[in-house]
Amino acid sequence: MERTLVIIKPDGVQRGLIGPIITRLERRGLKIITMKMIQMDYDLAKRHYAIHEGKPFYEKLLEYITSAPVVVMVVEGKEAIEVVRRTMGATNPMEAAPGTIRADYSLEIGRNLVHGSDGAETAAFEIPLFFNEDEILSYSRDTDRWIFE
Ligand code: DAT
Ligand code: MG
Repeated sequence: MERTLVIIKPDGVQRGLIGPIITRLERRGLKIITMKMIQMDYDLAKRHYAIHEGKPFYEKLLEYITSAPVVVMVVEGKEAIEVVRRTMGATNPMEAAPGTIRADYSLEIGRNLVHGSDGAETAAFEIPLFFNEDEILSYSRDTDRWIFE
């Protein structure tokens, strides 16, 4: 089982899309193992998006992600990192495949609703920025045997 960090960004919360976004993840069979609503401060945003420092969109990205509350969660499942990325769709919603969250609910790269870790190393770096290990739950679901072969 793999873990990945998912953030419903400020536009997702403001637009009342917390439910629809979580529904997309849940109905695929992914398991939420911790979740909370926070407003990211500048320091946390800088750490989370450190790899983008220096890029032309960096300052605007920090402004946007800290501008209002977000919902942050850890999602678990077989190949959860790739599955979440594919469920979200391409970074630019214009290029995201129909049926993905970004394609179905958004239009612009700077308002693309969701974040998902882009690899195992990224997930291992990002999850502890938001959660202590003791906040992450371990539980089984009776439906797991109907989701995983
Ligand atoms: P992703 O969120 O799909 O992992 P990323 O890590 O490359 O994409 O970039 C982080 C966020 O930064 C992305 O969700 C939106 C913003 N962003 C990326 N490229 C951008 C660009 N060319 N112009 C404006 N915003 C951009
Ligand atoms: Mg990324």
